[in-house]
Amino acid sequence: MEKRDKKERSSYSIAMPLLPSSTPLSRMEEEMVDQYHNSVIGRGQCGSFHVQHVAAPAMVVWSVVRQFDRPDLYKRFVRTCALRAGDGRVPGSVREVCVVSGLPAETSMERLDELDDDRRIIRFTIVGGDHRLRNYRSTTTVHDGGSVGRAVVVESYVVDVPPGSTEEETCLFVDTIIRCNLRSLAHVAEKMTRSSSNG
Ligand code: A8S
Repeated sequence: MEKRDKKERSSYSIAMPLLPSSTPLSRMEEEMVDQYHNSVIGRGQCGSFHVQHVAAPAMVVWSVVRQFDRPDLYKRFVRTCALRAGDGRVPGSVREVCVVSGLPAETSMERLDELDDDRRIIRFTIVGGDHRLRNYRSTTTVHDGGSVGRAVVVESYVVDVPPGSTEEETCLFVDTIIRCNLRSLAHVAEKMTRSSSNG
C-alpha cells in the first residue's frame, strides 16, 4: 500500500482498513509508524496500528512494556503468564498466557522476536493457543512524547483473517483488545509516575 495512503487513513490494512483513530497523526507519529511499523500485510491478512499518548516518561512506560514475562502488568485480559522457554529477554523466549474467562480463548503461546532497550522496541509472534489469531505478529515501540514527562506508544499488528471471518471482524476484535491494553498501560505508567514523584 502507498505510503501516502497509509498516512491519510491512519491504517495500512490492504482491504477495508479500520481506522484506529480519527485524529490525524502528527509528523512525529507518522515518522515512528513509517520507521518501525510498516510490516507487509499479505493476502488473507489484516493489520492496523494504534497510537497512545501517556503522561509519563518514556523510560517508565518502557519499564512496563519490556517485561515479556509480565504482560499482566497492564494487559487486563491476562490472568496468568509463565515462561516456557528462554529468560524473557533473549529472542526465542516463549510465554504461555492464560486469559480471563468470557473470551473466545483460554491460552496463547507467544514468542519474543525482538527486545531492544536502546530503541525501545518489543516484537512478538503468537505461535499457538486455542484461539483464532494465526500468525499474529505484534510490534510495540515507546518514544519520547515531545515534551518532558510524556511518551507516545505505537502498537501495530498483522494477523491472518480466520476462515469464515472478514477482515473487518478480525481487526475490530484485535483493535478492541489493543485499545484496552494501551489505555491500561497509560494508567499504569501514569500511576507509577505520580507515586514516585509524591515520594
Ligand atoms: C496482545 C494482543 C492480543 C491478544 C489476544 C490481540 C488474546 O490474548 C485475547 C483473546 C483472544 O481471543 C486471543 O498483545 C488471545 O495480547 C485477549 C488469547 C491471543
